This record gives sequence, structure tokens and C-alpha cells, in this order.
Amino acid sequence: MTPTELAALHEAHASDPHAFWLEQARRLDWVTFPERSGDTSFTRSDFHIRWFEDGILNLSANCLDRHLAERANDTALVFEPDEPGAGRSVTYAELYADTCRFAHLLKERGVGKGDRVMIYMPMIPEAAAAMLACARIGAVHSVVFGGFSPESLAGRIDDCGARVVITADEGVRGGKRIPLKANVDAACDLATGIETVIVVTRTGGEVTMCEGRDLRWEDHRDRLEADCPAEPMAAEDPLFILYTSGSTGKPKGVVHTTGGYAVWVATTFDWVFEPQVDDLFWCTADIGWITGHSYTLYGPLMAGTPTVMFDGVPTWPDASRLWETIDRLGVTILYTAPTAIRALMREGDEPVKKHRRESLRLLGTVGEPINPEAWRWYHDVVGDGRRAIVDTWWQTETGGVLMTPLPGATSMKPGSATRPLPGIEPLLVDAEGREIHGDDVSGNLCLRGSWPGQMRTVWGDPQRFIDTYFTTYPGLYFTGDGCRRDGDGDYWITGRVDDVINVSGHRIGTAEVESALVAHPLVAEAAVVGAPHDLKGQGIHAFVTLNAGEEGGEDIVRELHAEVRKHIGALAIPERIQFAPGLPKTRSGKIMRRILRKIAEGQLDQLGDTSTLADPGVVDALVRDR
Ligand code: 6R9
Repeated sequence: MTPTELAALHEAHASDPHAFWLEQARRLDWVTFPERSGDTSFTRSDFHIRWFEDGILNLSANCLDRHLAERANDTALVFEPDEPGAGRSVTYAELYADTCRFAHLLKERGVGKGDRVMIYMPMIPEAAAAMLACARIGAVHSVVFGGFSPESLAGRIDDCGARVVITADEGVRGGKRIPLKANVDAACDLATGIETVIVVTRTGGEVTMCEGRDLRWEDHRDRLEADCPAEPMAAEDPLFILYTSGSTGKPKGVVHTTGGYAVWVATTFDWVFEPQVDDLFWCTADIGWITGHSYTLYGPLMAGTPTVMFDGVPTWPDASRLWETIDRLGVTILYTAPTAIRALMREGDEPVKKHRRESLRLLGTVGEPINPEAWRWYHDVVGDGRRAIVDTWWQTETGGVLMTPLPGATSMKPGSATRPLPGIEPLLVDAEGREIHGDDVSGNLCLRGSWPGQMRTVWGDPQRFIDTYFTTYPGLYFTGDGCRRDGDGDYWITGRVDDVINVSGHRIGTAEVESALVAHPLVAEAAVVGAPHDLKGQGIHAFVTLNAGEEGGEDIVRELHAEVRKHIGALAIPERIQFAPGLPKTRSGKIMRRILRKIAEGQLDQLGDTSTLADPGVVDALVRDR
């Protein structure tokens, strides 16, 4: 984009937002084009967020049907499995056919508009078809990352009342098998109401099939009709639920609706990546996360840009996996996470340099702040110093990118997401909720107004949505992120300011880890904080107080790891478990995480005022045992 084009977009939004948003909506195929754009109010008495409310459309038709006339046999997605080079391409016609077959199978099992369907799958083409099939018939998909435990899956099933799970026999990552179907079986024992489990064959590994409940995709695929009409959906009909960790309690079901989400993803995909005819787009995010929804799947499919579905890890079989794959497939845009960049940077330049990466034209990063050192390596070594980097800041809640430099229009700064996209109004506020004006300032990042991709509610708990995001600073959406605006007016996200830890770009709630730890019978109390980690960005540091008379040791550490793996998943296992005789508390009994954070960070000279503690002595013990 040129600076003039970007300025024109900002100007168009400022002068007539209604026309601006309807203009963006024209990117999609609508059954009925909307006359309304945004209608939002964040007041307690009349809270609502609606976009393109009178519009009617179907997202799966926008991803598939619209391409069939002219390019049915073009590549829609490229499956790149764990085993390098063992993948295949899937055309729009093929993806359309499988989507329709899945849609019929779901309908046969009684799934209709508004019903929730869980998807617990590896990154295989059938997962894309399953998601698109839900969208096609108006069912609400809820994808759960394969790294989450059966108990986590069960909690999500119960929360949204799903009756169907789509899974695979096993996943394969980094040469290791993941027992997805067995996990689903365990989840079904814990949850209520699952009537159907559809199992796709990935490895052919042995699984138990439960008569009447489970069916094999391959046993039905060929008999199912490869055509299925797309259900006309109101723009505000829910499209999906994606669970994400917050600062309190169990994960919340973030609800995105059809029209606004689709418009925002299509718009941002176009602005940020400027797709071109010969592009092959590779976003390494799993469909279990929002980035996988918006930019591995929906964004590129809507745009007609072939997209890579990668079912592996960047460091397997070796550190040149990404670069070897880029050369073999001819990838033009790579969109990945800082944690992957740091892990690969550690392996040196040689694994990168031995591949040419000629096809690459643009690099992107997402998920956590990127440290300038990693940014420079990404730019200089991976990008040979000549490819732009889009450092895209956004959240599960925002549906798509909100801040990023735009190649050609914004100058890049290593570590800064720079500027908001047109239509997005960030502001910084202080602890008292006052807006901080001017430049070279820091505060909590909020957003004024709304944009089409904004989440609509928390599934089953609309009050929690309002309480979590709109009460800290009334009238504003609070992101949970801290942020600096530098002297040039560019934004630098400094990380979460709430009790969310960003481990390798994955959001983990401290409350969830704490409740997993205290589930162990010997644990009296636990407090969990984030601490800087070279590769993961943040690691989890857990302070655990055992019951009186119990002594911490390796055995208990192992048991606590198992506890976290059971309740959440291996991704939430603490980096460090520190046994503590007591936790620092105020006289009213509140744990002072500020102090624990400083101890975990090793900033022992910055513990601040400890005089208000009920027992200042506990801090000395924590510092000593650190
Ligand atoms: C898309 C996604 C959201 C949180 C967000 C922030 C962090 C994401 C970032 C970034 C700095 C970036 N984050 N992108 N921080 N620079 N470019 O990651 O969604 O999983 O919901 O995480 O990730 O802290 O609040 P989600």
C-alpha cells in the first residue's frame, strides 16, 4: 500500500464511517447486501454490538462457491504434514466436495443451525472441511487445540452444550503421536451429551469405536452427496466459539458472528498481506487458535489465496524445516510467532542460509511482543534484509489484526506494532481511567468504538463479557495489554497487565494453573506468575505451599506436572515450581502477586513496599529459596 492509499483509507473512515464500512463489506458475496453498518453501545443499560445486521450471507460460500466458476481446479490449500514432503494439494472443487459431504453427515446426525460442534483435530485438510461444513449449515464450531487435555475438552463441551465432536484417530507432531480419539473418549466420559463422534483417519493407529456414537469418516465419505446448499445466515448469527484464558476462572467462550467477522478478516487479509496472483500463504498457526481461524483458513480462502496447513513443528526434523518447506512449496508469505523465530535463531544462520528462500516476499509475526533482537534476525537473515515484516498485534477477541505496519506505507521499527489500521482507535489510559494524551507515554491499551471483527459476547455469560472488557474503563474496550506510545506516535505492546501469561504465544490464565495445582491433595495454596523466558517469551513460575508437615521434592513436582497436564494440558506445565512456606498476603488475605512477579523475575531489589504484608517474613524465605 502507498502512503497516499493509507491516508485515503483513514480519511474515508473519518469522514463517513458508515460508507467506509459498507465499502469493506463489498469484498464479500452477500445473499442480501446490508444497508446498516455498525450499531454499538457499551453502556450497561443498553449494551450491544451489531454489524451489518440486515445482511445475509454464508461464510463457507465466500470461501468456496465464489471460486468454483473460474478456478475450481486451483489449489485452495496445501497440506504439509509432520513428515516433510508427504503432503498434498487440495483444490477448491475438492475442498467444496468434502465440505458438503461433512455438512450432510452432520445433518444426518441431527446438527442444524445454531447447534455447537466441537472440532479436536490435527492440521489436516479434513479439519478445514469440518469447519467450513459447520459454517455451511449454520452450526457453530468450537475448535479445541489438540494439546489440551480431555478434561479441558470436556469443560468446553459442557460449557457450550455440543452434541458432536469431530476428531482424528491420532495426531502427529515432531515425530510423536497424539492420541486424539482416546482423549475424546476420556472427554466424553467426563462431559454430558455427546451423541456423535466423527473420526477421520490420520495415522491408522488403533482406536476404540463406541457403537452407535462413533463413526469413521472414511466409511461414509463416498456415499455422501458432494453438493450441499449453503444456509443463508444473518450477519449476526454466531459463527464460532473459541475458548480463551482470562484473568479469572475458567476459559471463556469468545463468540464471533458471521458478517462482521468475515468482513474484518477479508479486509485485514487484504490490507496487511496484499495478496497477489502467485502467492502461497503460510501461516504456521494451528486452527485451535484465533490466528489459525482467521489467517490459516478463512482469510486466504475468502481471498482465493492458496494457504498452507502445516501439521508439524518448526524445529522438526531439524531447524531448517521452515526454510526447506518454503523452497519446496514456493511459499511467498510467512506468518509465524516470535517464539518460533527465537527457537530457530538459537540454531544459527546456517540452517536458513542453506535454503534460498527466493519465493518469499513478506514476513509476518503475531502472538506476543517480538524482541528487537529476534526481529532483526528475522529481517536480516530470514528476510535477507530486504523483506518487510508485519508485526501484527491483535487478540482472539478482536477477530483480526488491529495494529501493524503496512509495507510501503508505514516505516517499520523492530519490536513495534506501530500504527492502528484504518477504523481502529487505540488509546492509553492510566490506572484511574484517564486518557493519557501526547507521545512518549505508557499506559493500559484500550480501544474506542467498535470494528466489525469485535467479539460479540462470552458464550452463555453476556454479563461476564461486559464485566471483563467494559467495566475497568467504562465506555471503552480494555485489551488487557500494557502499551507505550513513543515519540513518533508508534505503539509498542509491552505485554499483559492482567493475570494472563503468554507462553510461546499461548494465553494461559494464572487462575487455571492455580486451580490445577491445588487439586493435588498435598497442596494448601498456589500462586502463579509469569517470568521472562528466552524462548517462550514468558514461562510459568508457580509458588506452592504444601500442607503443614509436608516437604516439597522431585516426586511432588512430577505429580504437580501431571496435575496440570490432566486439568489443562502439557502447554501449561510450569517452568519452575518453587515450594514456599507461605505466600505474601495483605492483611485482608489477598495474595500480592506484584511481589511474587518481582521474585520470579529476579528483581529482588524492586520488591517495593512489603510493610503492608500480614507477615513480611515470608518474602525473605521466598527470596532465599529462589
Ligand atoms: C492473535 C493472538 C492475544 C495477546 C495480546 C497480546 C499478545 C499478540 C502481538 C502481541 C505484542 C504482537 N500479542 N500479538 N503482543 N505484539 N504483535 O495472538 O491472539 O491468543 O488471543 O493473544 O497476545 O498480549 O493481548 P491471542
